Amino acid sequence: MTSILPIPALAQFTAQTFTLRPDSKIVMTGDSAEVFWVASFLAARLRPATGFELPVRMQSRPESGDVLLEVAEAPGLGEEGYELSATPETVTLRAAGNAGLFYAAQTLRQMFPPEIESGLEQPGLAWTVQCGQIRDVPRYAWRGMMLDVGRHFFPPSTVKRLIDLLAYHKINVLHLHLSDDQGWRIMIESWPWLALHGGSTATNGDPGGFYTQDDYRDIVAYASQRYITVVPEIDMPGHTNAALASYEELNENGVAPNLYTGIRVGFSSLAVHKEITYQFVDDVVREIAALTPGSYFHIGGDETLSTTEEDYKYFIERVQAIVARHGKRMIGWEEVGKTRLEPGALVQHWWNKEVTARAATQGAKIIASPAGRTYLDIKYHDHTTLGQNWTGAFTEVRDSYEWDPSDSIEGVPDESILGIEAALWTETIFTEGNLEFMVFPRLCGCAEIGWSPREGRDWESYRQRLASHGKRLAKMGVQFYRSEQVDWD
Ligand code: TNX
Repeated sequence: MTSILPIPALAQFTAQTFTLRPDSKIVMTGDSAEVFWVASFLAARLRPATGFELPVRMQSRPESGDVLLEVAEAPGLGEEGYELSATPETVTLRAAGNAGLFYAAQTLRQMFPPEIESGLEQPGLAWTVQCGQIRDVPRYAWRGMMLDVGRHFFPPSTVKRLIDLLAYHKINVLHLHLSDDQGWRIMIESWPWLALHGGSTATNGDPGGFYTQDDYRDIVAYASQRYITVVPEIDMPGHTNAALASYEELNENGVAPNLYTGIRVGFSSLAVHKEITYQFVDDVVREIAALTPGSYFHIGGDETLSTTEEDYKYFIERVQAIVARHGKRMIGWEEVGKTRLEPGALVQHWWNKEVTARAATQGAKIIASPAGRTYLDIKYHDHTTLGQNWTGAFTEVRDSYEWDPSDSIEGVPDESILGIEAALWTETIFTEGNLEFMVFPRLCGCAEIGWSPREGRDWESYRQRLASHGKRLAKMGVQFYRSEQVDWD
């Protein structure tokens, strides 16, 4: 049985099958470089397990056994939608935009037997897909995940592996939380001590690290080839101990504190009334904006418990202008809803519905990240050794799936919701294995909430599809949490 996750908007299958063969080709009708890239990506994903050559060819029509990719006018599909049609002879992936074609390729991967994800040749298997028609478009434009590299640093290799897994689930935003009290994780050439000193350690005194500007560029490029926009976050004015420890002039009292390796929040603040602070913000935003082709810059703005409300407003409004001056749209955590927002601002909801509603009333679009549903560091249950449970509850797989952004934030109308983002905070998460265990399978549910029509999804069908999806994750070596709520086969 075909089981695609996120579930497509429309899909009809027949009893027939298409079979990939040793002489199959990936065919494109034109010579577009972007289509070639998607075709090559698909071939590269199908080659290891099948052992087939799967050459990419330009020819006017496919032959029996081929997979055809084409970009064509298709009303209603937008940039990200696609159609997939499988007959016993050929499979056709059609989209109006390259992103749509890429998502069609991701869907096709999921239509083969799970062994397709094996890195080693699997002889003797028939590489069949069930015939049928799919027409699929995303529900929300913003389907994201945040990774906190501030509390613990993760090397580019881990971030790239995560990017591949995000793309597999049709997620299109990677939000990197690049600075926090415990670490500053990106080189700023005009303030190098931020990374060199502020990035030297992590929570629990664990080893730190930072991305060079080349590392960051490389991550951004890798993501962008997979139709994922990187959103950089520098959290301000709180969550800044690593910066304050690196440059004494950023402190109200002019004294640099020690580096911090605990897990308290809300104790640090940039000096809101010193001009040097705005020179610092300008330099940081300028350098990161220049490295980031995406339209957004996230300024954090959360949990500023040691900043007065008046100072907070003053700071955010000045920083908002700096972000605009460097050509980016500002995103802030919901607390920025207390300030005067310029048109175009995006606000990320995590806890307080009332301030989120104030942002929506000002015209801001809302990204839904309610902590009790989308925070991937919240424990699954009382035996989960990793993670936290400050939300007052556990977040099992079912809890993370069975809710909907459109009626989860009172006072925020459906039209204001831009999408959904899951967040992995990493105070307790250090290794790649830790990360995968907390992220999967809850991220799969967030991906489906972000992509699939609300009417098309329910827990019973989801848990069955997830059981079969788990086989694919296992073939990819993902160390996911095997919840008792799912009958993993
Ligand atoms: C709240 S959510 C935070 C983070 C913590 C997280 C732990 C938000 C904007 N701030 O600083 O890491 O809880 O779950």
